[in-house]
This record gives sequence, C-alpha cells and structure tokens, in this order.
Amino acid sequence: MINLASLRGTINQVDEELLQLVIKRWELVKELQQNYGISTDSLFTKMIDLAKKDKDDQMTETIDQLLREFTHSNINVENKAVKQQRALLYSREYQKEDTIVTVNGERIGDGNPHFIIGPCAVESEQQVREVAEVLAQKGVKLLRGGAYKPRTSPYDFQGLGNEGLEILSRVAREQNMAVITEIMSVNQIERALPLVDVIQVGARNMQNFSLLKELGRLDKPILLKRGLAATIEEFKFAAEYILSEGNKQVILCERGIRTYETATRNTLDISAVPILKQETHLPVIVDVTHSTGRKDLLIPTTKAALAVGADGIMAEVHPDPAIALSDSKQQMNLSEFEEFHQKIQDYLNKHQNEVVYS
Ligand SMILES: [Mn+2]
Repeated sequence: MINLASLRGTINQVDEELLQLVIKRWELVKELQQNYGISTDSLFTKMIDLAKKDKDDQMTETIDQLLREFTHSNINVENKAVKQQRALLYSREYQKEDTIVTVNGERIGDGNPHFIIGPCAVESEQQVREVAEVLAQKGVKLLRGGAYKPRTSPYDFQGLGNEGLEILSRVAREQNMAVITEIMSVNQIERALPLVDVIQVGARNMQNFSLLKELGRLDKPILLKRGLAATIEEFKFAAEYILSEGNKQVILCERGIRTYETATRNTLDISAVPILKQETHLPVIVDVTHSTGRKDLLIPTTKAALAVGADGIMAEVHPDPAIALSDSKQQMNLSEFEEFHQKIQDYLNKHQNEVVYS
C-alpha cells in the first residue's frame, strides 16, 4: 500500500506542474492575442473531447469545468488587449480637451451658447429671406433649412433639392450667415459641398454607415443627429464612423427619442447632454423643435438644455407656419422667434457666470 504522505506529495507535485502549465498557456494565449489579435483555435476543444473519452461522469464534468475556465481566461485576455489597443476617438480618454468646431466665426464647443435657426424646409427664396433677415438682425450666424427632406410618407413634400440648396446658400451669403442642411445620400455630397458650411446627418440616417464614412473623408463640419430609437452608445459609435475616417469636426445633436409618451412629438432626453459631454469631447447641441414638437415648450427646453451644458440650440422658424409645407405646427413665426430670442437672452444674462457642468 502506498504511503499516505508520499501520495499527498505526488498530488502536490502534479498540482504544481498543472499550475505552471496553466500559467504558461495563459502567457502564450496573451502573446497570440497581442501579436495577431486572434483567439486560440478549436484544437484545444478537440483535445478535451479526446481526454473525456471513456472517462466516468465525474471526470468528464471536471474536464468540462476546466475547459470553461480556459475559454473564460481567453476572453478576458482578448477584452483587455482590445481596450489597451485603442481608446475610441470620440472619448475623453482619447482627447481630454473639448473639440471646438468653427463655422462662420462661431466656435461651437467653446463654452458659449450657439444658435442654429431657420425654416424646416426651403420653400422659396422669399420665404428663406424673410426668416434670414430677422435672424441676422438678432445676431444668429447659423442658418438651417432643409433642401432634401426625409419625410415619413413618400407623398409628402420632399424638398426643393438642389434648387433649395442654391436658395439657402444665396440668402445666407447675403446675410453673412452659414448654411446647415441635411444631406441624405452619398450622391448628393458633391453637388452640396460648395453650397453648404455644415452637413447635417438626419436622425433617420444616423446608422447609414456608408454615408457616415464618406462624410468622414471630407474637410467639412458634420452635425450628426441622434437616431429616433438610438441609444447613447449607438449615437457615439455613429460619430466614431465619421471620426475614424479622419474628419474631426463632428457636432452631436440630441433631437428626442421615441418613447411611449405622446404629449410631445419625441421625448427630449435631457440627460443625454451631460452624459455626452462627459463621455465625449464633441460639441453637443439640442434640437428643441423636433424633440418636443410643441412651440410652447421651446423656451423652457432651451433653458434646460443650456443649463445642463449644451453648446447650442437648434430651432425652426417660418414666416407663416400655418402654410408651411412641413412641420407646420411646431415652427415659430417671426414675432414668436423675437420673443424666444429675448427670453433666452434674458436667461443667459442672468446666468452668465454660472458654471453649467464640470
Ligand atoms: Mn422640421
């Protein structure tokens, strides 16, 4: 009969060898991950299957447990390696200081509030000019307007297209304003490029990855709207698509998300603003018109957005909203805009020395 002490000694020795082998294997897997970015292949699984052959249940279970442990340590090594390799370009880990996107002298992201205002859609030169004149008088530098309109129904007004872009650009130059307009597809880029100062990616296109990549290759500011059912994580990754192609001039726009609430057109996710400011270095603006769909909420939501650290506000103004070809219920008329402007200026003057976020 084998001596108890010697049996224990042998088991200890085997344990020690096993431990050394596990450590050695872990080092090798790590090397494989770091140099080739791949996991171990199925050879190990096959070996385990062989080892389990003709073994009793208890032994098979032990072997399975071991396999799980090994695979688990593979995954850990992999995750760690990916994290170490790259901080995402939108992240504060990648860039600590705020990105400032300069458009027409406006430094969006510099800590001051900026205003992007204009009609929902370009309908005529006269319509755009009437709005732009009032905006310019109030010192608004960024004129929005839709030339290509992504409408829910294909039978709704689809925008004036290139003609709309030309009108927008002509009027904006006249009034010393910059143009922000939506581009819906890759084939519109070339035509739009000389006429547009900021290209907007609409909510419905937030995950149009081929469009995002193409815009990432331009030297032109991009205003990226959050998708109507996109998480903050998905929104950030959409920005990453643009950044990863080299274009660093990305402005994020919270425009409300779809929830069960029907009192507003969408639900303004106000907490997205400080989250995006914390987790990214990109400027964040809030579209108060589309997030609420209600004129009576534009002033309070603008105040709220600026209070939580938004770099700017987007809103729609139309000379005669009742006859507007799109979003007629939610656009301000010119006198409503003047009131809006005055109330927001008063609010800003009152709170100008407050630090809104840290
Ligand atoms: Mn609109």
